[in-house]
Amino acid sequence: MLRYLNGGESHGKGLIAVLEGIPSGLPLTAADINRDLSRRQKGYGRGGRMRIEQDHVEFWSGIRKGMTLGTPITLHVANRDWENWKDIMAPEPGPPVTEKVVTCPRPGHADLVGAIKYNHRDIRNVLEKASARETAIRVAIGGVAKRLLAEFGIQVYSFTVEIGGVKASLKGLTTEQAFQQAEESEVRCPEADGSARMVERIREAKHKGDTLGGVFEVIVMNPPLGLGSYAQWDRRLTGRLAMALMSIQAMKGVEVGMGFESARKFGSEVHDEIFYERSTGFIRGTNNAGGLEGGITNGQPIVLRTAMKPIATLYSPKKSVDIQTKEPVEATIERSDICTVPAAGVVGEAVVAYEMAAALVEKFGGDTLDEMRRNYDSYQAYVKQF
Ligand code: EPS
Repeated sequence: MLRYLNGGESHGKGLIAVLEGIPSGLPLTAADINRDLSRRQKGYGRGGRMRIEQDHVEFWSGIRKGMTLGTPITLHVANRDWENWKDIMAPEPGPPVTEKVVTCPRPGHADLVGAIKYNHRDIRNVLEKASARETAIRVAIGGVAKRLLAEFGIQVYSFTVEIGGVKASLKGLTTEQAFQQAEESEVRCPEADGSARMVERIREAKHKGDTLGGVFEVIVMNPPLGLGSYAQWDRRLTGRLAMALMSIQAMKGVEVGMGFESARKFGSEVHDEIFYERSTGFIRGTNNAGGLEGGITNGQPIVLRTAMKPIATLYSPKKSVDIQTKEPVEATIERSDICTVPAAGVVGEAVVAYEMAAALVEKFGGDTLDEMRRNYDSYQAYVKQF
């Protein structure tokens, strides 16, 4: 079983996670993870904080000489900004630093509900962990998961398909091409024209003191048939992947394969016909199911699209109420980003990679990577002759 917990405040000392269940004998270096941490920090529309941080992971346990030990892996990502927040965020008892106390909740943020739920009179106590800074450590966890998946030929890709209503055209591109081209784009959009229009839209939002959301796609290539199960509701991989994506800050919807469009069509236009060839076994002509049937992978690429709402912190703030005085106010203006859809795609890859690795460990798990590989190979031989 794979599991992890994370902790860390956005302006605290750093972010930390303990990941358990990765088999022994998996080659793993900080470089594998730092690449994704750096990809997450990029993207047109990010704010000033990203000029302060330069995220990299430190392993505190579970790895020796570039190889996993089969023991819990502790990952740490430091917050450089901590230097500027030491007094404000100090764990030791003391008076609050009054100018940094937040009392005006931002509509759309965890601010108000979090303050009432946990009885905080300083909203900073809420926003620090609710912050999307947490996604840095989730990307680090996803990096470990991706290393495990790679041993089984499974790759996880993402790209931006929409920002603020501007849609990219992906016609004629393979997944690999779309991903490669997205990596060249400052909004992680595979198409040059769409990319330029998205940048323009973000510039427009910035000018107005506004923010923008969008849609990103995550694709898992080469998953084995049979991960997840229909046998119990919480083992359905479709639900687990949707939960993972919806657990990212600011996400408002997930589509699988043809998604919402399939609700507007006849069944005959939706379902992927089954064929058989001696050399390849069972094959499909289309992939409208997005690689999942009955909550189980069917061997086709997994296709997931996630909608992100615009960021809640606006430079032209909306109406709110001060939680101390109960007087109408404008919501707090915090330093913030304008659009983080490009970064969200990288986070999407990470959370999907984690769920896929968890499902892989459940099905083929062993204490060592070799044991997992033996289980995987014998199962694949079985599927081939079915
Ligand atoms: C965030 C607010 C901003 C973002 C932050 C998420 O931070 P700050 O308030 O320090 O300017 O930069 O994102 C990150 C730090 C990150 O690493 O992605 C928020 O309130 O969610």
